[in-house]
Amino acid sequence: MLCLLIAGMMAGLLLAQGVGGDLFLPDPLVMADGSKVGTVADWEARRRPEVLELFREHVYGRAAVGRPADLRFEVVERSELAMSGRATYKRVLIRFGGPGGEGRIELLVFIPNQVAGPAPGFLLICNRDKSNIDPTRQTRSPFWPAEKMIERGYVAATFHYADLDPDVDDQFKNGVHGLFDPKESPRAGDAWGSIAAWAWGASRAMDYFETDADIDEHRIGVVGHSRGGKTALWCGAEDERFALVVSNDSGCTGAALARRKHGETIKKINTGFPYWFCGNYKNYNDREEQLPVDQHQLIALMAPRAVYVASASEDDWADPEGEFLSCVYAEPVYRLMGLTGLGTDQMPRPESPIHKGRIGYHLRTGKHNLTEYDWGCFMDFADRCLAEKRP
Ligand code: GTR
Repeated sequence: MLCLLIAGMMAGLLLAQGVGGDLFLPDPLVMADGSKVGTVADWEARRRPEVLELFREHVYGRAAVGRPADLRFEVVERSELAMSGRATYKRVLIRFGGPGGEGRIELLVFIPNQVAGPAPGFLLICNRDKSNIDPTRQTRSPFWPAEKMIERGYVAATFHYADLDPDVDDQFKNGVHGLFDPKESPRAGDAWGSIAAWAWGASRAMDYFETDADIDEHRIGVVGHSRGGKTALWCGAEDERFALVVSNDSGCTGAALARRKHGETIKKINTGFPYWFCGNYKNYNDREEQLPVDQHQLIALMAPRAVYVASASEDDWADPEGEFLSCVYAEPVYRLMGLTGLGTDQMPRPESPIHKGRIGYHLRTGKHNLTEYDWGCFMDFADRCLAEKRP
């Protein structure tokens, strides 16, 4: 064991001890060339960009475009009398064009009327049926309890992910891939997949928030469930404007450590959903140890910002323990910054949220789902983390 440990440390690996046995994980504070990251300046100038590039190159792919030059916003509906006068509703069309044509995102926004000045809030990347985000509020789904957010002084904003890219294997013909991708064949191994496309959409919503005086763009949390949770994490890694990143039951290639190979594995997800990731990710089917990153490093890319991971007790496919351990092993980066991350390595019991530092976690009793209980925890955590105004 000692020899293994020494060999592992020499290869820039960290011995992760936790639920379900020991693992060697890439050390978030060791550069690919083996040099140690000893200061915040080192992290920011060298290691963070390196890790982000590794995730682009090997996992989610590189976006073909950033903010399009012709991006524009149209508020096509507005009412100050939404939710019995408690909220102002805005329906915003975010429009853009590329070589392959025109695209648009329909952003739905409710702003709490009782908040004087710009309000903090949550942006949900909706990956369920649109009835879950009904702007008329005739249908109210626990998946997006907008009234509860308004009550607690938060903006409730959302868009449907299919506005960016359909969730089917269409060989990247439709959505923003069709608009912006270079017409090259074969497609580059590091070209963006659907998750990166959906994350790109959340960044365009942030572009809008920056223009709306009723919204405090410095205090926005991006939230997603399951494939939407993977998307929220990737969005938070790529776009540091989000002050809080929330992953609900994101599992494989979300918050869960790949090297645990518990529940859904890289091979399984690449087989079921090959278009979610870049082509290069297929190289790691059954080869988790060769992947130059693991998902705790994705969590660490949020530092010093706040990040929240939620799991469900009956969601073995998403590996709750693996999601928890990612939070534990992201901690060294927060510590380097003089901050508390999760602040514990003890997996909590259900319904016992950990809200000690900048990384929050809870385990909810029940199945794979996004519920009002989860949202309640996100808001409790945000009450602490988004309370102070960021510059
Ligand atoms: C599953 C998939 C998971 C998760 C889930 C969802 O079928 O294997 O990775 O993303 O879908 O998005 O509901």
